[in-house]
Amino acid sequence: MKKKTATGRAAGKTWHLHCENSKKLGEVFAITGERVRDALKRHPKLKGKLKVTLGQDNDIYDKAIRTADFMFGWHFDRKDLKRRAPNLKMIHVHGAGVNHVMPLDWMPKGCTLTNSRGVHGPRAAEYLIMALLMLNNRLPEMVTHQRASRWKQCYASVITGKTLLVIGVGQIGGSAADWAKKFGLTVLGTRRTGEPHPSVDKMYKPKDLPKLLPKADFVMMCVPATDHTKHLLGKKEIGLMRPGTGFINYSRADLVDYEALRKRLVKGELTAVLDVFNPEPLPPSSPLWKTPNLIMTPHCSSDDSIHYTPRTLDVVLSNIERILAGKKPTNAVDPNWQY
Ligand code: OXD
Repeated sequence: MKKKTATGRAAGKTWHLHCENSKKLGEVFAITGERVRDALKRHPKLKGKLKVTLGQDNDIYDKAIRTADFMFGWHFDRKDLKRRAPNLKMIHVHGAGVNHVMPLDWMPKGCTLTNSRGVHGPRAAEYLIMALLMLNNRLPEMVTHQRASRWKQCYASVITGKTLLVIGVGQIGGSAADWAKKFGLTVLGTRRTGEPHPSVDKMYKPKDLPKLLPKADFVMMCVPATDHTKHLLGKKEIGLMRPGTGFINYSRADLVDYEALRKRLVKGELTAVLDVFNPEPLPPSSPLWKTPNLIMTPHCSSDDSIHYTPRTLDVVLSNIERILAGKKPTNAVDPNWQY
């Protein structure tokens, strides 16, 4: 009799990973043959054990998922997956935010959903620090004056000693906090558990936001979008930021009441750097395009153009190795907290 593996299949069997690409996501997220081959070289334990199929926009999806043990993608057809993909043990979502696949009622039994948290860290922190320095140097105001051909000097003072509030100190918020400490900022943070972080001077829980918002010179949104966090910064909370506060939203637009924010930007009370919008792409009719004191980047803050997909492939392949060794995968999404 053939020896069985931890997952109950015969040893020597070839496992199947299906990677589903979406053309509209572009190069950065492309799971190409070359990227897969390079990643497999970094995971020699899988040599000869893994068959990898590459699909795009459903071209081979139906057939591939019939035998797939693992799947990796961002947009994929979730209809009737329990029946269509009976072997799936892990689906890896090519991003940190998984709000677009919630609720998880479509997940086949025994299958774990994993995400790319931790992959963005270094690039995300660079962007966030750039945004902080832009806000401190009053770039949003200067760009507003530039658009109006107006010579107006906006003097700024050093950032050292100012206060940053990081809402959602996870991997990304934590990396930004590490940098902020290097610049001599006081860092306040919130996280669901209230658990301390070495670069956060004082950690709070989300319920403490009303008392924290008026204390900050800069507010940085790093929270995942879930049913629990929609409009975490609503009109009331936006109103609590004191005049002169610089605001960054790096996570998802649904976390913030953008209309309330826009009104304060128009009045010149706040400045902001926003990377996320609803919908995306943001239509030309959105008033945000012409809002003063605002710098917008089109959701490209964190996905490293060279390293993002290779690093994510490393997470996927390491998790396949773990599952084959009878261990739980890392980066599992908690269905209750939705991240
Ligand atoms: C993500 C993102 O979810 O880049 O990873 O928005």
